[in-house]
Amino acid sequence: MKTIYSEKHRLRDAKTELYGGELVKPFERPSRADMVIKAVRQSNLGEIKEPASYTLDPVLAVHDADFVSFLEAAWDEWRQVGYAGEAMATVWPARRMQCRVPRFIEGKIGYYAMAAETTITEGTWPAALASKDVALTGAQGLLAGEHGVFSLCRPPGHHAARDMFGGYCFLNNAAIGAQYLRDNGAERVAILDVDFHHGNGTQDIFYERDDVLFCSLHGDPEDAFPHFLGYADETGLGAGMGYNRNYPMPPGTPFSKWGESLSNALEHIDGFAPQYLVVSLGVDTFENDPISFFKLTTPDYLTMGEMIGALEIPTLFVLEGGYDIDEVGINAVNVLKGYES
Ligand code: 5XA
Ligand code: ZN
Repeated sequence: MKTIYSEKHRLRDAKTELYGGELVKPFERPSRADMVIKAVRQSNLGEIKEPASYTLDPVLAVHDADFVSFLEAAWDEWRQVGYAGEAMATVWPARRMQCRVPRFIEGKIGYYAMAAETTITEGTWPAALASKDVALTGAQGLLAGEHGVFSLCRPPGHHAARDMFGGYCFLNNAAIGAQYLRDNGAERVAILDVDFHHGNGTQDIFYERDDVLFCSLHGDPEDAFPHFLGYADETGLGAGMGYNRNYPMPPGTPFSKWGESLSNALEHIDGFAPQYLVVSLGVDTFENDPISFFKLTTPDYLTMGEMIGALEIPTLFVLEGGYDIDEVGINAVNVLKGYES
């Protein structure tokens, strides 16, 4: 299996994350991708390729133009004001307030943020652009006939909605890839999100559509980020009714239980008969992940990959979360190895 990888991920190197009321070193850091690419190399998974460069058109196919312009300018606007720290939201259009975009950056960033932990910094926008190139190059590989491609995206993307960033995400790489596949001939595309956290951004983008099926397995939002989306009763809207499936699971869930949800989601995906599958591949379901609460083990990721591979659908794997730096590489690569076996 080919891996698409760009060194430009390093441009996203924030110094702060708001966590438990403290500013800490971000869990989403460059060494994550270093460990994943190292594991790809050590496992001889296949060729490692640089991404091609794409215009903003595939981004604008899933994100609002004003949101994209905001992301592009946010750091400069923040710096011009003279703020000393990294750009971070501290005020939101909360209940019964006006939902309009203010002129001043403090208000703007609050309007477009879905969470406060994620700062915008000097290299964030170029890194996000490179990450979407990694996803699009992977999608292009499927269109060219590859059976499986791994897009080693960083920063991740699945929390990024049509017009919101947060949860370490800016542009929704999986959604951009899926839409690109649709725009280049695929009638139906399925997205399977196995990250520990609900893919609220991906759900938001495709919620009213019947051409992109979204299935997400994640920590119950009663207990886990993003808390305000990801419940089982969110099944789609309008034409999209029945094309969104959420599998929230409780703290301590082991693979024996998690795998039942996966089997159910895979059965549903099989029934949808998509031409392509996009997997939002987060491995923060791992038992030692520092910010999550499932109990998957390293061998479980092989089984996960085997189960996904049994569908025999050309699949684009897009990296999302996973914060146990020592194990993130082996766990991600195990899914890919399992898929290929
Ligand atoms: O998949 N999403 C993540 O791993 C980010 C979670 C952010 C929690 N504040
Ligand atoms: Zn996650």
